Order: sequence, then C-alpha cells, then structure tokens
Amino acid sequence: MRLAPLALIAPLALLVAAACGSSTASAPDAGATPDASATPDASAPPDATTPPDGGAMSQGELIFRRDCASCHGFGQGGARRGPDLFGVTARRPRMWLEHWLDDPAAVAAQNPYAQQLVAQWGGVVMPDPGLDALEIAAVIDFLAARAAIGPLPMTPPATLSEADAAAMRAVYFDRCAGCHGTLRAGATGPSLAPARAVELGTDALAATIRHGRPWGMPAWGDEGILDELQVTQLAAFLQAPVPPAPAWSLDDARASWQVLVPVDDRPTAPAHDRDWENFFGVILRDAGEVAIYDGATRDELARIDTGFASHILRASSTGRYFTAVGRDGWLTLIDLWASPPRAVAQARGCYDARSVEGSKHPGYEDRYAIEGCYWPSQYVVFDGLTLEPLAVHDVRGPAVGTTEPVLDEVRVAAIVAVPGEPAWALALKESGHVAIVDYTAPDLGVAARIDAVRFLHDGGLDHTGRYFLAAANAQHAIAVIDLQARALVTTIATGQLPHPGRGANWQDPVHGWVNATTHLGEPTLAIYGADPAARPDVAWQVVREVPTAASGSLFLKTLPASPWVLFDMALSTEPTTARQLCAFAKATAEVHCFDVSTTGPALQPEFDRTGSEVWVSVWHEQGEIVILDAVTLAEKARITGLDNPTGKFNVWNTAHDVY
Ligand code: DHE
Repeated sequence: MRLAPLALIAPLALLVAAACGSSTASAPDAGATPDASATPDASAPPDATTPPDGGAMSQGELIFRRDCASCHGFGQGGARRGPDLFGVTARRPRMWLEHWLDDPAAVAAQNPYAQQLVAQWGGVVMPDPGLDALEIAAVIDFLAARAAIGPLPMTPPATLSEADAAAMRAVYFDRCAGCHGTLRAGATGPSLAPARAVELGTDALAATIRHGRPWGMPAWGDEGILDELQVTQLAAFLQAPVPPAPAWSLDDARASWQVLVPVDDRPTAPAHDRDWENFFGVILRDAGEVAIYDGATRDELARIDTGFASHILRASSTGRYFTAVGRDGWLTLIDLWASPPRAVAQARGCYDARSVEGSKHPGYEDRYAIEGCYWPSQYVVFDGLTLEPLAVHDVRGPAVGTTEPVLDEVRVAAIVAVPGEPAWALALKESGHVAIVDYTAPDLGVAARIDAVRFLHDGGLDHTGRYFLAAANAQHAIAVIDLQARALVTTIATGQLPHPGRGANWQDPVHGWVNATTHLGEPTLAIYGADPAARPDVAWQVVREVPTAASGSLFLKTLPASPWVLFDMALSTEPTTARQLCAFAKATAEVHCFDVSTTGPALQPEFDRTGSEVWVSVWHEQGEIVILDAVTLAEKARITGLDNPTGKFNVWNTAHDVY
C-alpha cells in the first residue's frame, strides 16, 4: 500500500476525534451510506474453520484483510473508521469501484456520490490504497463473491506462548503505551482496551499496526520496525486482558540511586573556558545517549549514557546541569562545568517517564528536580545536586468535572517551573488537571489541582510566564491556565491534534504578543492572541490560521528577536515534506518550506543562545544536525554520523524558558 497522498492528510485527520479516547460509537455504519442496504448482524462467533491461511485465500481477500480491514468491516459489526463494505458491489457499479480504488482523491474531487460519502464520513477521503489494476479487480471480485456467502469471519487472534506474550508486552510498552496508555485506555491515541480491540479484530488491528495512520500512528510494519509475526502477535496481545503493571516506590527509587561524582568533588567554577551557557545537549534517542556540543565551536565534548530511548533534557535553573530523562524512567544529571561534561548522578523514579524540570525560584536554584512519570501514575522529587529521591506522590484521581471513579492511569505530561513561585505546574494527561506542586515542602504532595481539560500533553509558558498553555491534543485545543489565579481561563480550538512542544512567543505586527501551535492532524499553524493585559480584544483567540505544507508537525520555535517562526513536519506521511523545515515570516505572515535532509525527517529546530544559528535534527540512523543561519536560513554546517538525533536543548534557552 502506498502512503496517503498529502492532500488527503488533513481530511483524514477529521476522524481522529472519533478515534481518540472514545468508543467511536458515533461513527456511522454501512447502512448510513447514501444508498446502502441493511448490513447483516454478524454477531456470530468467528468461523475458525475458515482462517485466513495463504493457500486457501483469494488474492482479493488477502488484500482486503491485510490493507482495507484497517478501516472497513465486512458485516462483522462494530464501529470502524470507514463504511462497512458488505454489499458494496450491489450498491455501486463496478466501474465506480474501480475508479475509487484507483484514485480516491480524484474521484472525490468530481463525483457527487463520492463527495456525499466523504462528507458523511467526517470529510475523510480514503487514502490511496496503491493497488494496480489486477489487484483492484481481485478485491472487487472478492467483495462480490463474499457477499453471496455472508459476513466475513474475523481472523482469530494468534495463540501466544508465555514468551511471546512477554515479548509483546515489552513491544507494547516501548512502542504503544506512550500514546495509548499503559492500561490501554487511550489518550493521544485511541483506546485499545481489550473489549474494543476484540471488536476491531485481528485484521483491523494488524493492518493499522502494519500501515499506520497519517496523523501520527507510525507504520511499524511498513517501516520495518516490527516484522509480520510481531504485527500479528501484537494484534493478539491487544485482544487479551491487560497484564497488571507493577508499582515503583520511593524505596525502589532510592535503591536505584547512584552518585557518580560527589558534590564536593565537582568543580567550584567551570573547569574550561568555553561558553557553557551556549552548549547544546543532543538526544541520540536510539543509542540511549546524550551528546554535548559547544554551540560556538560545534565541538562534540561528551557522550553520556542516559537510558532507554532517551526523551528530553532540561537545564537546571543556573544552567550548570542538564538532567536527561529516559523512557525507562532513569534520570541522569550532567555537570557542564566538568571538563569534559560528565554524568554525576543517576536515579530511576518510575518505569516510564517523559518529563523532568528543576526548581528555579530565587533561593531554590538547582536545589530540586521533579520527574513526571507515565507509569506508575506519580511524580518524584529529587535533590537537584545528587538526585537523591526525596518523595513520590501518586497523581491518580477522578477526571475533571467528575468525582468518581478514580482513574487507574493518570500520566504526568509536560512540567513547567512556575515563574515567581517556588512551584511546578504538571499537566495531568488522563484526568485533565494541572497539578501545582509546592517545592518548599516536597513531602506534602499536590498543593492544588486546577480543573483544565482532559488529555493534556505538551506545552509551555506565555511571554510573561503567567499563563501555562498546554495542548489537550486529543481535544484539538490549547488550554490556557492562569498560574497566578490557579484557574483555567479558556480553551482555544486551534485544529486537529495541536502539538506545540513548548510553543512560541513573539510580537505579531497586528495582534501584539501571540503564541502558536502547529498540528499533527492538519496542515495549519494556528496563532492566537496572548496578551490579555494589552490586547484583550484578541486574547486567547485564533488571529491567524496559516496553511502549511503538511500535517504531522511536532515542534515550532522562535526567539523574540527572530524574524522567523520555524517548524517541522517530521511526522508527515510524505517523506519529502517530512524532510523539510518551514519558516513563517513574522513581518509578512508568509510561509516557505525548504529541504534540510535527504534521509530522515527534519525535527525540532532549536536556536543557539545568541540567536544567530538554528540547529535542526535529521532523524535517521545515519542522522545529522544541520546548522542554519538564523536570519538567512542558509546552511552553515552539518554534524554527521549521529544515531537518531531527536531533541536538542540549548542551555540558555532551556534554563530561561526562551521560546
Ligand atoms: Fe515527546 C516533549 C511525550 C514522542 C521528542 N514529549 C514531550 C513532552 C511530553 C512528551 C509530555 C513535554 C515534556 C515537558 O515539556 O515537560 N513524546 C511524548 C509522548 O507521549 C509521545 C507522543 C509518545 C511516546 O511514546 O513517547 C512522544 N517525543 C516523541 C517522539 O517520538 C520524539 C519526536 C522523539 C523521541 O523522543 O522519541 C519526541 N518530546 C520530544 C522532544 C520534546 C518532547 C524533543 C521537547 C521539545 C522542546 O522543545 O522542549
């Protein structure tokens, strides 16, 4: 199957709302197609005597199960993303079906029936299945022949040995849990709870794992990350009960804790004459390492082991230390005054984590660090200089606006140090709260829970530091939290799956101070007013909706003085656009995109301290950092031979929340 053409990505994203976190019960079934006949009730158990074994299956059935079943059922019932195809060959002329399967976008552009169908399915044009004429004929022959027999039996899940189940548990944890949740209740990605997984069935699950989705679900099979056996085993694992997930206590965290260089043995002044506030830490995700670069000379100064699938770095308040967080929950404290920079302490606060931040309030500089866990549902406070674990607090509770029941899984997503207060603000994903943690009393637990909106993910501060702007990406909105008033101000509907990273703050020539996000699910840069004091007329309203080249954008960045807002399209399903970076001109509101890579996606622009350069990752096993002039955007240099570089963090900008 070919990947979805670019033009289809935006409309396809409209289905995400139905898919994310809900049962998709509102999706219409086959009977709702314009001239549909009734779909038979196929609640009968799968016919295990006709399993899809290659020899007995026609080519058309093979294609249907392998590719089409991701979105379409055939009389089995249950909510799907596309219409049920039982009886479709009676409803539509063969020639229409041939054209549709050959080029859905072209048919949708001119055929009124196709347009009606697309409108009925939430504006979604089916992705081009990439079939040749013979394959199209085989699929239509199969659909016609099978309709005469009855609903298509679901493929039974593969039988998993204990070892297979353990292996799939690890695959799920590594690849799926980040979006779908450890307990599979869904958040950024849809629920994969066993009841829903059984309803979808093996074919639908395997086809989705194999081919992915255009708005962020990776094509694990097509990309060669999972082989065909793993794809079918993972589909079976999802249909089985969720295995219990273990706890990680303060004692566990303390047992993991290691001080590699005691505080007294560390330098009392920088042991080198480099501009350490302009160092970059680069995550080498798959190597589980962080590389430290001198931002002025581009010299690589150190490589440091930082745990499985390292995720991000945050600079301590003074900038002297970086703390790395791995997806395995390990924190690594890196001393940038050492020559060369080195790890000075490590500790593990959880099994699975994505966020870390330091204490920044005057009097508390570098004193504490906090880790936000994905599993278990907790945060951990550490001593900032030694990483000694000091306190573990469970964040589970009911979702916003409800009192019961307490959610089994509440993940800690983005964390910001609250300006002007000795506190952190934590985005609680599943419950939809922003938790305020007072670090003058780490033992006391959450000081306040601000009701926001469910499925909070990433975000950052506005230009004053008073507001925390957090993406509720499955709700297609940015939540505006007033950290002083400790209250939700509003939510801004920006588009499908906003993903701002930390966001970007600048002065728009017409609308004053603004903040912005790009989107995973649609090709739009949404810019909203962010100055309620001076510009209440446009505060928290979208003031510009700028079309971009593709959806799949992960990060945007600017500096106040930069003429540009730069953003990637790293998860675009179109490889050529994924390799580009785009620049929004603040003065003219025009966007232009340009190539930065010939291999992997271009990811996460990051400015240097002086604002004269921008560093961009080429996310590939033979990856690179491409260094651009921050004004002309001309390429200045490349650092090559890096294993999957992802996030880059400039000390000054990260320590001072400049974005
Ligand atoms: Fe991230 C930030 C979670 C996948 C690179 N990512 C964040 C934050 C969260 C998060 C909660 C905000 C942290 C903060 O500010 O305190 N990321 C998740 C996921 O749950 C998700 C979607 C799936 C998963 O299983 O992890 C995910 N992230 C990715 C990637 O695939 C990326 C591109 C590369 C990688 O690490 O595998 C990636 N995430 C990043 C980066 C940031 C980030 C570079 C920080 C951006 C910044 O400029 O500050």
